[in-house]
Amino acid sequence: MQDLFSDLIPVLPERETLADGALLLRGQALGSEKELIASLTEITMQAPFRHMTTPGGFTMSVAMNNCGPLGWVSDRSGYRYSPVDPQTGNNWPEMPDCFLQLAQNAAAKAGYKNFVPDACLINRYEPKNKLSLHQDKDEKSPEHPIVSVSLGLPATFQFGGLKRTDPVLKYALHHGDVVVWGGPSRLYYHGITPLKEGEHPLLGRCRINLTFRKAA
Ligand code: MD6
Ligand code: FE
Repeated sequence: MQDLFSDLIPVLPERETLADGALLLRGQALGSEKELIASLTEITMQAPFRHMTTPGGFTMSVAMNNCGPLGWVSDRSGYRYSPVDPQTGNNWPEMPDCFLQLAQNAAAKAGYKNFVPDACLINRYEPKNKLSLHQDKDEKSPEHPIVSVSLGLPATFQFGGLKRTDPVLKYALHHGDVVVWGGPSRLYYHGITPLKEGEHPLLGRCRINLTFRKAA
């Protein structure tokens, strides 16, 4: 059977180069999915997901949270990294070991040897939520890559170039996929198209994205 149909079954490559410096590792997080989700639950008990305000005064549809020494925050005064959660007045929850291990292993596979993230931004999407094209440029160490982990419902990732108007390619990101992103494409525009309706067996009606950064 396998032989008869093998040419008809789409096989996703295990590694896919998205651009110079950007690599998609399919299923890289599957080995630790249970631990990752248990840690997420603990983090959420210490720091709740919230909808941040953009400097322009809009409320973001994607709910956000952070763990690690620094967290990404947005409000009317701008975007920045802060050691303190403005909502609780406490430091952000610690970065769990399983998060750090996954981020470092993925970075090493992509050739980024000494990646020590000090920030993990946690995004939660519900169906219809999107993230408009943007650059990740609030980090002080852009020589370090970003490691992005997708969990839950699938999403369409848009990936462009250094200019907002550059043409974009689209990639489906599934539960367990990891994108490592740095070097020449570190500042490329990217975004997430509106999430499709669905139900994930472990996470329900949402997609969680972890992005690990060296912010300081
Ligand atoms: C997301 N990700 O996948 C949003 N940024 O939900 C990002 O904005 C992102 O995936 C930098 C590098 C990789 C990413
Ligand atoms: Fe981003």
